[in-house]
Amino acid sequence: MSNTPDRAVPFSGLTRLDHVGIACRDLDASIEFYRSTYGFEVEHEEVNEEQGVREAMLRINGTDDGGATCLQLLEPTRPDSPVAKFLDRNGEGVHHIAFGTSDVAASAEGIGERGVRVLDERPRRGTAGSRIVFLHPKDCGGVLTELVQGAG
Ligand code: CMX
Ligand code: CO
Repeated sequence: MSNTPDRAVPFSGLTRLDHVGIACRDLDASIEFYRSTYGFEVEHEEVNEEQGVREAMLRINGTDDGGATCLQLLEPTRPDSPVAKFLDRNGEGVHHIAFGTSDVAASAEGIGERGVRVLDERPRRGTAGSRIVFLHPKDCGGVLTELVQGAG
């Protein structure tokens, strides 16, 4: 969108870090930690049943492309959800990173052509009406990676 010539958009269309997802067992306690330790405030809270999470987005800063960088705190809503499985295996901690794009389907296609498994055939609904896809952590150096296109 507002990329200047010396800051060209990379071939994947990814332009920024949108959020870091953190798995926690108690969302309210986790929110309180980030509020009282760093002063980060909750910008948005919701339950996303498709993803099996109760979540909060804490905004760290804004960016010049209209996006923001956030922490996404994730508490599982059911025992068979990805975040519940992660907590069972690893305990609380960093669960995924998410890169921002203005066209999530095009970014996923371009990245998929490079041999990375795209876990969602079509973008799913993410936080606050955003559109998201996940890339397999085994193809991304052990990092579960999300691509996100904001609503609007
Ligand atoms: N980060 C890094 N590696 C991970 C991982 C994660 N978050 N989750 C699983 N893995 C690894 C496991 O360690 C395991 O590795 P080994 O085979 O070496 O033991 C392997 O992936 C398979 O793990 P699993 O527990 O058997 O889990 P599944 O294969 O059933 O599922 C995954 C893994 C990534 C496909 C699944 O978690 C997924 O589809 N995630 C995307 C959806 C999601 O995470 N939603 C919640 C967030 C929603 C949001 O951000 O809005
Ligand atoms: Co996320």
